Amino acid sequence: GLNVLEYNSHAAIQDYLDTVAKRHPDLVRLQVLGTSYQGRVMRLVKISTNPSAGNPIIFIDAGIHAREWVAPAMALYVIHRLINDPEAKNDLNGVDWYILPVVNPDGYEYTRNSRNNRLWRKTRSKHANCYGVDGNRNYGFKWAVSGVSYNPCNKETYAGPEPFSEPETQIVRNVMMENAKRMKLYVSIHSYGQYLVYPWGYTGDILPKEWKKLDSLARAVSDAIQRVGGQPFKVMSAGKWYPAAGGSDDFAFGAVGVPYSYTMELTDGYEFVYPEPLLRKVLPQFYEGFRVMGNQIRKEF
Ligand code: 0X9
Ligand code: ZN
Repeated sequence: GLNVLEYNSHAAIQDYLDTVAKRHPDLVRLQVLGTSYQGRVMRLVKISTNPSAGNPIIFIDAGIHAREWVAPAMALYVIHRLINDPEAKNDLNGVDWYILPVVNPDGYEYTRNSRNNRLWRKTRSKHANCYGVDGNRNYGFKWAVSGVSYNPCNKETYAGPEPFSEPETQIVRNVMMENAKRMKLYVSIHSYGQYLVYPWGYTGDILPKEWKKLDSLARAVSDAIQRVGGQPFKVMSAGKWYPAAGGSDDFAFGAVGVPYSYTMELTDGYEFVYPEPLLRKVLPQFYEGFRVMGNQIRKEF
């Protein structure tokens, strides 16, 4: 079996998803979305007590950046809690949770192999004799206008040859577009630094006119985490932190029209290599933040 409070391989995560879908056919559906550049399957976990009700959707993705292992761990932990908590009935009713736990499985597996660079960030596609694109610079909204490299050999922020050059970002785009009407909240989980940021990310000079709603829900999330002993989030627009275009948060908000859109940077201290034994402390704390998001979406839509 698999321990949701540890770091798991992409294959082990897929096995776990099969197991929970089999055990809870009333609650969990798996949708094959496609495959990564190297052919790893990417499946969306749909958790719903009433799939035909047309409930608002919360879409959570994680692991677009290979080295940010705590992100897929968090996504899996959310799945685990939604399915196994007796009291999660409240978190489930009236909201459909769509979760894609590993957006960049090729990069993730690359960093798990001890012969490779643990701090690899990008995908593993090949462009002009170098490897990988920064998935979070590859989305087609204000693409490449700030905070990117045009050099395929840049190890951090290469935006790709064109928007959505990567199969992995195409897959996330398709999930958003196909569910655009019902999708009310999007969270992309990353690490690190304890930031919870909202659009715009491409610039720090302007805010969306709805920024106060984005800001106040983020602060409510942070408060809930603090109440259970967790670290608060620094809340601001992504572009105020640092401008970087082509992120999934801006695409969801600006191109798809998802009213609440966030990038969540988990943990502070240890940078990208967050110690596995600490997961059992922080993942349950962060989960309280997701509950607050669920409650808001249930109330508002
Ligand atoms: O730079 C990023 O992609 C994110 N930080 S990370 O350290 N995980 O790489 C922040 C993205 C915030 N959103 C936008 N700039 N659109
Ligand atoms: Zn990241």
